[in-house]
Amino acid sequence: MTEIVISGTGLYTPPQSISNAELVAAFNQYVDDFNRDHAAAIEAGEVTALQHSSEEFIVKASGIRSRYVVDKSGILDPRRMVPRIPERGNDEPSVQCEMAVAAAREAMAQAGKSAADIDAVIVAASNMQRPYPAMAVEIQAALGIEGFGFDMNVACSSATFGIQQARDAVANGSARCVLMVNPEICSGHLNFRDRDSHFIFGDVCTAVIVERGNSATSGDTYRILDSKLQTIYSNNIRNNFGFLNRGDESGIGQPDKLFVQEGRKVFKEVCPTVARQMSAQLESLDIAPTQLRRMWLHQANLSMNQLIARKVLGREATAEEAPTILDEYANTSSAGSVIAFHKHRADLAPGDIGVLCSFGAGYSIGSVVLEKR
Ligand code: CO8
Repeated sequence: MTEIVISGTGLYTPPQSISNAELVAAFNQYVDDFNRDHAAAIEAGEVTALQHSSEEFIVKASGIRSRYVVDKSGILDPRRMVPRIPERGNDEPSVQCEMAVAAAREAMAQAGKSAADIDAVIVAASNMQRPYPAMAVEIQAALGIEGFGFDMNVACSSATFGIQQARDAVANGSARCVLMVNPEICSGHLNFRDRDSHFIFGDVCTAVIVERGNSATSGDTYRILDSKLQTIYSNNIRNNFGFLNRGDESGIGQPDKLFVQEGRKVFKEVCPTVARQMSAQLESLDIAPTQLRRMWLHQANLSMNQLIARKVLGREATAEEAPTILDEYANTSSAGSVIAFHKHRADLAPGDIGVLCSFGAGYSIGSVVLEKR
């Protein structure tokens, strides 16, 4: 089979960051205001009093310490708790396009590619800011790329699924070189008034260049040895937002029109399935766990990653073997494993093997085995 490689990655990090302390202070102010305003109803047993969030819980349950966001002030305003993102005119670049162009430029520079070298753009992300025209087509135009572009969504696994689409396109000749981008504005669909999930997500954009090995000129390329995708239907992570909502006014404003999940069930059901997929994939490639130099895992929860790495390796993974970026970035959905790959690969030597692996809503699992060239 033709050798297909990843030859560049890019990362756009929004300039504003929110610490757990800042997020919890805003949330607790919202709780105090709510409980005061509903004191009589709470006293009468008609309304349930809200409970404070806590920094200690967040770090212990998730490993998250901060998150980058496109707008901090709107999220931290206890009367609002939604990012302020003014609507733009149709003749202005959209927010996701701006983020994607910044990440794409870094990936293209790393790969030594100009717009003329690329002929397909895939936007793979949990949520698009509009249904059409596809974000990918706008990004393609902004970068001056000729060819085609399309959007795809497999929630947190969008990037690994996108890498496989890019690999297939290059392998079958429908594209020479593909730009795959993951503009994730998770703060747009997170309920910052929900104690169970207000701390989980952050905003970011990553980009990946996929091309044939024989056209790659970068000194830092990774052979795609294999990619494996799996989806298993589950309602345990769900977002019911959509244009059909306007057909039933009773649902407008309901919490399930934003991100909702059964976190415990997700943890229990997803970890063993991910570990089984990675182990079976490595076995099919005759790669022993001892040969695995790195796991760039989806960044949702530190304990989840430690458990998955332990199941695959048969022992505790070191911080070097399974690097963590969720402490600083939180869960950035599809971008998390790509951020880990972008930031933690400089020390790899030719022949070193790693797995880029994502998992999330669907359920969806994608694992891409890479070898440093
Ligand atoms: N502060 C203090 N206490 C809290 C808080 C809080 N903020 N939140 C909950 N508690 C309390 C609970 O009330 C509970 O109390 P009690 O024991 O008295 O009932 C206790 O703490 C324990 O609560 P949980 O059981 O919920 O806590 P967990 O230890 O399970 O941790 C986690 C919660 C962190 C959510 C954990 O379950 C987890 O990380 N699970 C995996 C989640 C995951 O990987 N999800 C994938 C989502 S990503 C995806 O695919 C969607 C992509 C779409 C992007 C959407 C962007 C918005």
